[in-house]
Amino acid sequence: MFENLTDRLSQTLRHVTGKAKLTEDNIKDTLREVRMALLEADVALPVVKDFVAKIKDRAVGTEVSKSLTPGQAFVKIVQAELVELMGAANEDLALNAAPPAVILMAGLQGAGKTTTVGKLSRFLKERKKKSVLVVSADVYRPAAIKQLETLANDIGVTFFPSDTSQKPVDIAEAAIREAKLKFIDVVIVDTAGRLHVDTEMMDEIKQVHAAIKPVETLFVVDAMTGQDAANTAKAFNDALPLTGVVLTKVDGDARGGAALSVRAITGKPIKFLGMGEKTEALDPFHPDRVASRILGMGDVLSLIEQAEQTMDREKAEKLAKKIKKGKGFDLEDFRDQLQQMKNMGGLGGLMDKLPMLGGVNLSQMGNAQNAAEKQFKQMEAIINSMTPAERRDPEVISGSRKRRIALGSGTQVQDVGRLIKQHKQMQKMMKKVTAKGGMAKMMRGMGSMFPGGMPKM
Ligand SMILES: Nc1nc2c(ncn2[C@@H]2O[C@H](COP(=O)(O)OP(=O)(O)O)[C@@H](O)[C@H]2O)c(=O)[nH]1
Ligand SMILES: [Mg+2]
Repeated sequence: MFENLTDRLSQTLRHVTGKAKLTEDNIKDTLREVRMALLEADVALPVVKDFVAKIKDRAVGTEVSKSLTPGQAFVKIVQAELVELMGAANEDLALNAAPPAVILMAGLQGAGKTTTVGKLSRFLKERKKKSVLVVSADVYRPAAIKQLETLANDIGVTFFPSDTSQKPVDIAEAAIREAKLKFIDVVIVDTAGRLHVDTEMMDEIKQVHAAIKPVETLFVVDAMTGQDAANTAKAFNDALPLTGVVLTKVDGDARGGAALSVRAITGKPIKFLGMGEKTEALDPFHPDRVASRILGMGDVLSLIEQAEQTMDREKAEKLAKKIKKGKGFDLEDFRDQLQQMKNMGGLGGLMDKLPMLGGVNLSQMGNAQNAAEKQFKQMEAIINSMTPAERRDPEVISGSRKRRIALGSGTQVQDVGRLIKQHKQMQKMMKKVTAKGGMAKMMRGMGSMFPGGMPKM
């Protein structure tokens, strides 16, 4: 998702980098490229026009702060607009109503409503520890009711039977009554869709909505329909007070334009992404991460800001002094730095802000994070297993000492060797950096210790 957009935008924005000033002229060129990139990603035209106009408004006349290059300033503006467009953070389902909390699903036939009911049930059951009852008000297709029953049985949530002779409103109401009796937390009502928007379908779902007053009305839309997704979203948003969007089949869509269009047109948050046919393939949507990823460079600026704020200033100054005095940056200092990095909003917070490399799957993020966290722990354990003398002067660590340290920290000799090498690189860098001062630079340098960048993705 967003692969092309990411490529195009980061290429475009690279052109701005290094220019002495953001002139009206080079904004014009860059804006045209941004526009092309969005259109190629299949974002709806009105949304593109609006977006580009806003960037232009914001960019022209913006003072470029001293610490940024014009290119960086422009990136910041584009990113701020992206976040504005898509929302700042993930919006959770609002299920704090008196139980049962009712979720109504809306969308065209084939959008993935029934599949999403299964995925949501599983998400609510496993991650939120909720009891769930599902019901199908799709009275036109017996197969659709059966499909939901099978899903419910697989996942182990309650299925409320219905049949094609009943009215959708009656089915939904009966299901909610049953859920109340059984003290079930959440009821998910699946509905019928048509191939195209028509008034009959809209009237029916409006009636169901009025009768059951759901806390969540989720619009399910197929990401692969691109421009059409925008039109469908408009029709449903006009007919129903939607509370959120589920974008499905994102696994098959590299462009990602639908996400921007649907959000812009409905003004409603995308809450989940469907990433496959299986019931576990549902990801909570994080617009801030996606915005960073679209730009392909991550919010390195705010990482640096945060680093400067969170660093223990006293320690930092002491360290700087020590190094200036000509004393080396020893392994005790190295361990301090590792701990500081861990404190910076946890590794998760750090990783969010680092550039995500192309093709990184959102659900892989967790794994990479775990791996980096493990690596940190291991490095700390190794340093802890050294004697104070070894920490002060790693040169004395011979082969037999390495073996002892490896044993003590539950690692391999190679791990110990690698840590010593990383420390050496760090030491070299510290010497260069502290001459000019600045913890921010140091932090940036730390990232380069790790092969392929900090997040090791
Ligand atoms: N690849 C992929 N296929 C999906 C996803 N969500 C649904 N589908 C498939 O899309 C088709 C229609 O889904 P269904 O839930 O029956 O749509 P409904 O008519 O809106 O209820 C089925 O073949 C699903 O397996 C998704 O996130 N990724
Ligand atoms: Mg269905």
